[in-house]
Amino acid sequence: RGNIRTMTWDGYYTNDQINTWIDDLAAAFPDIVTTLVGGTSYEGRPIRGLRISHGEGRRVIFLEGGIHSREWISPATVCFITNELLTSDDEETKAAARDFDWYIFPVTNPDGYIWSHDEFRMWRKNRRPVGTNYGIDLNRNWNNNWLVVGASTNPASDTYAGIGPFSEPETRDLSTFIRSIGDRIDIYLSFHSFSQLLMLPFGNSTEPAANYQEAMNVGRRAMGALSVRYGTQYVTGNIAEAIYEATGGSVDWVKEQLKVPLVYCYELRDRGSVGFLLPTDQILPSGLETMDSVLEIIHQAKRL
Ligand code: ING
Ligand code: ZN
Repeated sequence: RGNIRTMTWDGYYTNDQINTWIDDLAAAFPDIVTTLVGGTSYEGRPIRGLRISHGEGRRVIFLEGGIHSREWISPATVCFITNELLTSDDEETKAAARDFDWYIFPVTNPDGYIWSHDEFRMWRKNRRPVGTNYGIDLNRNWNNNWLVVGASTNPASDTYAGIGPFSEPETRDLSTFIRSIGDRIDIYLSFHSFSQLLMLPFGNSTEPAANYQEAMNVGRRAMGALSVRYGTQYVTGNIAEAIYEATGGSVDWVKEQLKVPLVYCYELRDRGSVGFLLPTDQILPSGLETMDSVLEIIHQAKRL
């Protein structure tokens, strides 16, 4: 089984380690794992991912991690879920792996993730130079209500939206990739930290979206499931009501442009006492409880 046992959830992994692990998975599970490239970063790195598929043509669950580089629990959780899908003995988990085509990208902002590991822990954006500044917020750069609210025109800002929608290779390439499988996607999950929220589109207004009530009900049930294991409390709501008004995020584009039925954005642990610097001993519990909630979303989606 190659090196897959080296991911032991007691530390945060680097971009290189995650990419090596993806290759190990493809070698260990050649019949069901295919490696993917979702695009190329500004600095020229591949945005690597994998597909778990027990047979072409199933409905798709898409997992997007690490669009903000300092939110290290996001890639870790996406990797944990991936590992569960491939190695768990739990029947519900095995069924989830079998019943869907999973498209998984743990690190969608590799340049930023490397910068956060090597140079500046609190880095959020990509690494495009802009005058004397650096970086576009990749969760303000998607082509849906771009720059309408909660985004900045100042390149020094952490929420700088770029010179136009999809100005960045990361968002442009990834959106093209997502669109290519768009009509097969049932569930799209984006992982951020922190605040312990489960958010649904949209970010421009607290006005309820098309299937708001349905998505809220599924989301609340999922957060109920998440709380069972350790009592961790999450709040469910649309982006604008749960956290703040902000546009140009991936989930709004996926919901509005591709009409994906269930689209959620997690704000993982914690509620702010350590924030982005979540201790490594929380990777495993956070992964386990988040997996519980993903299984509940699937369970609820099957009943819709
Ligand atoms: N939070 C998200 C952010 O990009 C968000 C919240 C999600 C806004 C989706 C808009 C759309 O600001 C974090 N922690 O990054
Ligand atoms: Zn984020």
